[in-house]
Amino acid sequence: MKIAVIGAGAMGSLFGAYLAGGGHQVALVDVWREHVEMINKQGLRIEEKSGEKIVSLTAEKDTRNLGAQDLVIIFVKSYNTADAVNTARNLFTESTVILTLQNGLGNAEIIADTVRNATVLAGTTAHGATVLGPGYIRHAGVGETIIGIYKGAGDRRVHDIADTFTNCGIKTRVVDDIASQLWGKLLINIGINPLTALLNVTNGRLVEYDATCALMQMLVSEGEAVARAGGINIPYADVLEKVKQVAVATGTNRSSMLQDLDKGGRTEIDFINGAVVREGAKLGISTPYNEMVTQLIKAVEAIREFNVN
Ligand code: KPL
Repeated sequence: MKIAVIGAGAMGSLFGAYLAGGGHQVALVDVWREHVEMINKQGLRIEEKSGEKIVSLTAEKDTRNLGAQDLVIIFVKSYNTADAVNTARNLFTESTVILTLQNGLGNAEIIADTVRNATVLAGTTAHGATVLGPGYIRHAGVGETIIGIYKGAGDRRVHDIADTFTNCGIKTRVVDDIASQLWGKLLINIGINPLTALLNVTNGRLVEYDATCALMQMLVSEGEAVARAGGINIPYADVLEKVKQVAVATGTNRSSMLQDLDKGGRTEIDFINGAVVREGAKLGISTPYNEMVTQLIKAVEAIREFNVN
């Protein structure tokens, strides 16, 4: 299969490396010049629990040198989705499948609106990975990947892609109701990401204190109310319990939002807690705690930017 991965951060690089390792023709695309150069020079270096390995694969700064692809996986930050897909138009034919495995809500909609007639799949992954330096990542945790059809006639292809991933070492399952999974992941992210970012703590610390558990509960119960009002079938019996389990299971992780702030960069808050606020407003459900953390994260982003300039 010819596969392009747009956005070669930790997760994009990890998926690209596993698929290349399984014999597919993979190109990673990322604007980070040092990362691209290092991957082309020495391969992608991956620190696994079992030791280090180096996987050879191609990396590009843009899609100019690439032709039509069978599968394009979008892993860019949510606020870059429209731009990334727009500038990758040369990769798409009528038979190309586009899969988003990004954090947050709204990415599949943006892709489907940008590339009309495309088959768009969406999904979530519970793998954990961190960038350690240019051309160098840590595969911190193994987890399940779940994909489903967002739009288009992808019935057979979604199963082919899941089988391809599984055969390459990325255990993947297909579901009919992908919105349910996307919301499930969103509820985890709204409870963990802004709090770890604001308090500058790893995920596991959130379950250690009554005060942080209370904050998680406020954020998550608002999200749950919005999801239920929108007719979403939430995939967990006890949402707060699930969020706490994930915080423990990924205890030593610095959440993606904390990592974004560490880098002095923009976060995906608008697509995480901000998305809950927007959906809540549409459905008449008030979400004051999610609104507050959204504004707090934006304030931190603004202050960091101010200090840098
Ligand atoms: O998805 C994550 C993230 O950091 O974005 C969690 C599940 C919170 C793991 O760190």
